[in-house]
This record gives sequence, C-alpha cells and structure tokens, in this order.
Amino acid sequence: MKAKYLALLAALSAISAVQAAEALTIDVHRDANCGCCKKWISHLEANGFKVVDHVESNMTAVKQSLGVAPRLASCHTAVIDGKFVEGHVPAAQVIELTKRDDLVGIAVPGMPAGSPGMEVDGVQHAYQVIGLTKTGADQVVAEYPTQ
Ligand SMILES: [Cu+2]
Repeated sequence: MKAKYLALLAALSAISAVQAAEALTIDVHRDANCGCCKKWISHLEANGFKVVDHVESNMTAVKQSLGVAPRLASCHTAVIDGKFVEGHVPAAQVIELTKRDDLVGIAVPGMPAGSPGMEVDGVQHAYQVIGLTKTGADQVVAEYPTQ
C-alpha cells in the first residue's frame, strides 16, 4: 500500500516537472534582417526555452502594442507569461521575470556588446537589466559589469 502511494507521488512530481519545462515557451518578435536577434534566440534555446519565432514588418508598432517604453527599446521584443522581454536579456533574468508579479516586463536597452547574442571578441560593455513595474517605474533587476 505504501509503495503504491510512493509510486503515485513520483508520477505526480514527474508531471509537474514537464509542466515547468512547458512554461518556458517564449514568443520572439523580430525584424527579418536582424542577425543578433537570431543569436539571442539561440541563447534562449541553449538554456532550455522553446522559442516561437515571429518575423515582423513593423517592430515599432509591436513594441507599442506590448507596452515597451521607448526609453527601454532595443531590437527584438519577446513575450513570456504576458510580460515583455525587450532586447538582449540573459536567460537567467527571463526565468526570474516569470516569478515576478510586480513587473510588466524587463529590458536591456540598446544593444550592449557582450550581452547574449551581442558577443564581440574581447569586448564586454557594462549593462543593466531593467524591469518596468506595474506603476511605470524602472527598477534595476541585474547588473553586468564590464570585463
Ligand atoms: Cu540585437
């Protein structure tokens, strides 16, 4: 009887592990000609994300409709759990975003050299990952120093 119960528990936890993996699906909107956007997609896939790729003709309109503040803008715009991920955000902060109910999105503004998808040999510019709160304020979520 006890063995049966343990087997059931094991089966249940296996199911929740699968659901956790499915939760990492992310939609990426990008321009057809953006090479670094594709590299960022590869970075996400290498970190276990399932990426749904959307090629767009008007990224400005996409950013506007997803609530990306112009000061936070970069190249591509992704969406996970209804929150935006703007620019070359490292996978670790994308995962963190899914656990943050106080943020509507996160961004790495511009295209800093050395961020995921923006690798340049020997160059690592300092950059911040900035969260946009529900009240419209910027909040630094992570800082990557220059090297
Ligand atoms: Cu880029």
